[in-house]
Amino acid sequence: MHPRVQLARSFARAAACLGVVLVLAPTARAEHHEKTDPHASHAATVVAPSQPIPRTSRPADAKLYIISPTSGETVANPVTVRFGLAGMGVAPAGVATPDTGHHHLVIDAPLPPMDKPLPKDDKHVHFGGGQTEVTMEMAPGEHTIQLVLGDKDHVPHDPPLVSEPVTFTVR
Ligand SMILES: [Cu+2]
Repeated sequence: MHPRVQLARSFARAAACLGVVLVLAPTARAEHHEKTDPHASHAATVVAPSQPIPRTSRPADAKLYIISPTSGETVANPVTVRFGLAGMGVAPAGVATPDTGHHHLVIDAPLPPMDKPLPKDDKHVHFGGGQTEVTMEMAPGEHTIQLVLGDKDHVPHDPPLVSEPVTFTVR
C-alpha cells in the first residue's frame, strides 16, 4: 500500500507539471509561429481575438437629453444637471430589465468608445443607483457635458443612446 501511495503522489506531481506545460505550450507555439510563419500568425489572431463585449439593444425612437442647464446658460454653483430620457426607463446598474439603462455624464471630455464599458473617473460619472439628476460644484468657466445611457454592465446600448452636448458657463 505504502509504495503505491507514493507512486500515486509522484504521478499526480508529474501530471501537475504536465498540466503547466500543456497550458504554456500553445502560447509558446503561437509566439514562435508569429516570428517564422505569417500564415500561422494570422491563424493565431483569428483563434484568440479579444471577445466583443455583449451589447444590449434598445428602442429605435428612444431619446436622451439634458433638461438643464441649457446651452449658453450661465449658472452659479452648485450646478444641478437634470437628465431626460424618453422611450426607455431608468434602472440601477446590474438590473437586467429590457429597455432600461442608467445615466452617465461625460464632463469636459470626448465621448469614450461605445463598444466597451464606460470609463469611471472625474470626467465619466456613473449614476448606477438610477439617479436622474446630480448637484455638484464645478470650476468657474465654460463646461461641456453630455449624457450616455449604459446597460446593466455600463456598456452603451446598440445603437448607443447619447444626448446632444450642452455647453454652459459657471460663474
Ligand atoms: Cu455605469
